[in-house]
Amino acid sequence: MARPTDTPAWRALQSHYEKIKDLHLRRLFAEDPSRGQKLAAEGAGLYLDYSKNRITAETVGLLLQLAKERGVAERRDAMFRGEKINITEKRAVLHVALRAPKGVEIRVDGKDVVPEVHAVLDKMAQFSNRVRSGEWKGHTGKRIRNVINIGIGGSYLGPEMAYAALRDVSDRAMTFRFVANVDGAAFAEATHDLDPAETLFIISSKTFTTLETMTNAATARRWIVEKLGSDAAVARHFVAVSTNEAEVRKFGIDTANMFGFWDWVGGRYSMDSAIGLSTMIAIGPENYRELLGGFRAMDEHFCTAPLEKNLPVLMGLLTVWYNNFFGAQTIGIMPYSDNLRRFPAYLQQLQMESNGKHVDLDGNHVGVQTGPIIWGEPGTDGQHSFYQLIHQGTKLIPCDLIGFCRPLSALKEHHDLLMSNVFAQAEALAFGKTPEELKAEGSPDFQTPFRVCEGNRPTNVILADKLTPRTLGSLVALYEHNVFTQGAIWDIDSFDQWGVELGKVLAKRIIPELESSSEPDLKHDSSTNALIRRYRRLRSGR
Ligand code: G6Q
Repeated sequence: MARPTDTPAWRALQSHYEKIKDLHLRRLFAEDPSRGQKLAAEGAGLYLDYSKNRITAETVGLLLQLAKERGVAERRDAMFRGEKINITEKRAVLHVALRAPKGVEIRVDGKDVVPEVHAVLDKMAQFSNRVRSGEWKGHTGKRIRNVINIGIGGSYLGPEMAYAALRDVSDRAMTFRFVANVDGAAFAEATHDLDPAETLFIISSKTFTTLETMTNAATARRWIVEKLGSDAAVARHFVAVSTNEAEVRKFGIDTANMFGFWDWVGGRYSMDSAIGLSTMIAIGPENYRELLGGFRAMDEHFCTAPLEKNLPVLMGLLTVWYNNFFGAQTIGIMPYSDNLRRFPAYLQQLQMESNGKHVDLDGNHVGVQTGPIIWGEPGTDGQHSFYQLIHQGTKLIPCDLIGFCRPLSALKEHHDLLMSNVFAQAEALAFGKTPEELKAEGSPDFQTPFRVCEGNRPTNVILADKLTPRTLGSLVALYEHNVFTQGAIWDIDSFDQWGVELGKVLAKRIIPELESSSEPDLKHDSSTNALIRRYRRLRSGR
């Protein structure tokens, strides 16, 4: 495919950018009193107000033209058909099949995968009900009250985020924890106050070979066997979520207690596969089905809404607009919901692992900036820390502000305060504070330059009714397809992760050098050698 910069739409956007780059949102709103209603779209229970972006109707038209020239819709359809669009790994990309309804056919290599998806979902539901009802007992006959998911990356961030997001509909009599880091402190902290007789481990690993997960799993196994006094306890306290049956068996988990998924589910797209087992145990199969329903509603919206009303397409195009034309380096994700505290971290992996690529599908340098840096914190917390830089710093940081009309807690009086901040921040970022306004407010002249807020800081506001399982599904799918749209514009493989693979092998060379009792013959660069020697010398206190 041609480079994005070689398309007519890109060139047109470039000269359009030169014309409107200094246009202020104050002027855009003044010139069109209905802008706030016009530049908004709705789908799958989410309302997107994108009017506070530095765009005109012409910008939107050109961005949509770019989407057409880059074949976003065609690539989307190829994904939903099960074509192997992850070309570097020769794999289909079918997280959308994980929420396809029974009866829909999606074929990979001629085989309909939807019945298998539902067979796994049914098996998960049966198991979840057994754990939740107390029918599934631990080795000593006690019921399970604690669930610990051991997994990392895509086998961790989704389950942890979803549990936090949906904790109000979770079984409050149970404890859920998530261990990812190979730092022993993570395992020790997660287990220090738990009774092993009441604890179930879910070992979540697509490959079942990841160093961190396998190390934590082995430690968990020792913890259970030592505390409960028998190898036989493993069968009642461990289940696995994986695609690797042989390794699961080798670990000692009965494959009857293994929940499978497939190579066409990427790690960061797997929270609604069996990787969601901890989520299902926490919230129950009914709520889990609602979660899947939310994902599916956004899938349908992505497939059927015209591009100009298509939420993920619009958000993906706006990302390209700021990333490639304004040179913005980052996007802030600010959920105004304490339960979505881990959502920015989840999106960080989803977006940065997917679109942090420097070559296109032909293996040529992509020639433009690709995936932006994603970061964020829940509102209002962030307002009392880094928002200062967004308001008055020298960098352009487009932000997504996510809010809900109805609260989760009974403390309803808090909610208007919370939501007033969503609206106020978006307003202040867009319109700022002028010297004239400051003067009228009686601000002393000497302070004026310091108090002026230029405004023209873009935001998307995403508004939903309430943070339910269904809403969460729609929200996650919104970002999945937003990331997809960006990847299609840049013509990159959003579904491989060779950088992560490299990281997985790098430490393996150094482990024996740290572990050996005799002084190792180090052949690294002088910096690495010195660091290793220093560590070996000083660690004796361990
Ligand atoms: C996700 C990545 C990566 C992966 C972890 C865990 O897309 O591939 O984050 O999820 O490295 O891998 P396993 O599930 O195989 O342990």
